[in-house]
Amino acid sequence: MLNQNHTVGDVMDHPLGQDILLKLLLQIGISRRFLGHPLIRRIRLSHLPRLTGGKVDEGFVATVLELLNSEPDVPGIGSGPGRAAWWKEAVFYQIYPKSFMDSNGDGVGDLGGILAKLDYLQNLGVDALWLTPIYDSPEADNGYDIRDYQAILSTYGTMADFDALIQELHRRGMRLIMDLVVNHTSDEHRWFQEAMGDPASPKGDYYFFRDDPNNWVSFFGGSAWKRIPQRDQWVLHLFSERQMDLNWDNPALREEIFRMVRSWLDRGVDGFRLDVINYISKRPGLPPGNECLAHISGFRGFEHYFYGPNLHRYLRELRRQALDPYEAFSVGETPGIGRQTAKLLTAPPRRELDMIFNFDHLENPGKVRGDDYRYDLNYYKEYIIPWMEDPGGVWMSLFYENHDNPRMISKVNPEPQVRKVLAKLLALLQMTLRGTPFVFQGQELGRVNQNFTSMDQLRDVESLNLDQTWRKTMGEETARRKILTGTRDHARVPMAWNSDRQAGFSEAEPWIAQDQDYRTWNAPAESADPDSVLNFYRRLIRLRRSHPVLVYGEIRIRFKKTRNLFLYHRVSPEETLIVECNLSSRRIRRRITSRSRHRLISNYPDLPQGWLRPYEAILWKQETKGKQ
Ligand code: ISL
Repeated sequence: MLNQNHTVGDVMDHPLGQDILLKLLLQIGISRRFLGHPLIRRIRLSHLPRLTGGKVDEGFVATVLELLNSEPDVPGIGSGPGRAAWWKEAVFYQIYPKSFMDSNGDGVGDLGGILAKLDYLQNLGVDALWLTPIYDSPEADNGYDIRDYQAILSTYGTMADFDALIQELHRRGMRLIMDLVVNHTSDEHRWFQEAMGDPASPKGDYYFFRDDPNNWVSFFGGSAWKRIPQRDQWVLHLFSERQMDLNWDNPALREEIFRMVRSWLDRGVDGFRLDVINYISKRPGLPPGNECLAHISGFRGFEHYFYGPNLHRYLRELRRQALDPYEAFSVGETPGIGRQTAKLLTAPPRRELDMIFNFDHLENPGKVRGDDYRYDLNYYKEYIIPWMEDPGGVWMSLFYENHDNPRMISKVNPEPQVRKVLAKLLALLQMTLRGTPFVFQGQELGRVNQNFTSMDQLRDVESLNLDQTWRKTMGEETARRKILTGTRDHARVPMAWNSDRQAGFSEAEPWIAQDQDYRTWNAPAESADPDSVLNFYRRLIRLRRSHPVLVYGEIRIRFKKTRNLFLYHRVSPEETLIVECNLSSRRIRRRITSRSRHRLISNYPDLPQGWLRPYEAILWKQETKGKQ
């Protein structure tokens, strides 16, 4: 048990402690090397409040100690790729159904639209689709507010359409994973309706009703509590006030969830992406959030649910009772989970999750979504190296984009002249690092952010709510700028299916409008151009499939400290491939030659000489002596 007399070094030696401290440093933009300094490591926890001038108070120390003492396990060792699995070999493709393809002319994408585009996806070469929620929902948060887990939202189609989609995917040897949103339901879910109407009903305890709210805040702005007059109580919602947090401590609720999960697996679903799954266990008593932690992290109360006391237990139950009997795959969305806790959540012997999504690479240290800055890819390299070199049983998910984030190209370098090479550099890294790539729709076309100029162009509940909250604290103009920079709607505009009006997405006015970029950057135009981003993805995905070393091979990173150069070998007894990249927009000196190497793919037409050009990326095959 750790206590006040232990030191910063002791906290760093604890898996959860290390993750928390590194996360806090990342948030304030201080290098992780700071915590390795012997003088810092020796500081006693009880001295922190005085030494930091109150920035870290006693409550902060007590909260961290409580968290640490709730996790007795340490990650196991072992760094190999583990057993073979389809989901390690697969390239996943994330579909945001609302914006993918509209087959019935109502301006909203649907299942029929996905079905109609399976040839495109198969041709791209992806193996598995992840659909964001398509369940029945009032769509307060575009489907992440589920009203009925057993039904399909009518604008997306019917259960028959869904069955047809699964069948057609399986016929093509492809797989489907669904989004499982079980941290919360819609306020229109019948459980919530029943709980609201009758506290004594079996559902009365399915949510967190309290006489008095605590100080936790919602991710979408404001308090995390909503007044429910029927019960003369408050109810907890970590997201919008129409997304009510479920009380996983209730065994009957867990049973219902597991039954529901099994019913989708019975339909043929191959697995799930589990929405904010690390939030499902809240600390009993819902204690108040610490102000110092809130100040650093921006979210008050987070420490009481991002790694709750029963998290491991509930994940194991879910796996044992619902996933394992079907050998279903799971990838958890886990904001705030670091490298050591990732091991505790995904190392195979622990039988919890197969993979997680960690988000620490999506912004540079000290930056948040909404900050207008240029993302330095050297940070991505720095971030990924320890995950690659010390996986400890973690199989990495490789992604830069999803429906919650602006486009990566725009973050790194929005200059149009580098767009294509940069898109290809990102693709090459994603397909050759060790882990499973998740491509977000449109990424394969090299899509970039929208030129949003006013709030009325946005549809996302997060953007609209934050506007209300932030304009009070930072003023209308600053709030507007931050939101237009970071809005999730950059990723949510319709797919670019052609250059016609509505981008070939729909016959009708789409539910969200987009700028004119799709007129040139669209699927048929790129399909016809051998040098396009789309054709680059197609070739890369095929290379990944024909070179298993890219999946199961060892990874050896070289020149780790050399800025702007990212160079690594993928090695198996059969072959060695080499990835050589320039992470910057300036030319850099090469450290290897092209001799005895055969270029498999690159983002410039000709071979490099002594220099790597801006964002140049090459995949080499090392020629074996006998074959020269
Ligand atoms: O986008 C975020 C703010 O940075 C994240 O906090 C995000 O809300 C978080 O990663 C959880 O996301 C998931 O659950 C939300 C939903 O709005 C997102 O679309 C979903 O990906 C609530 O269900």
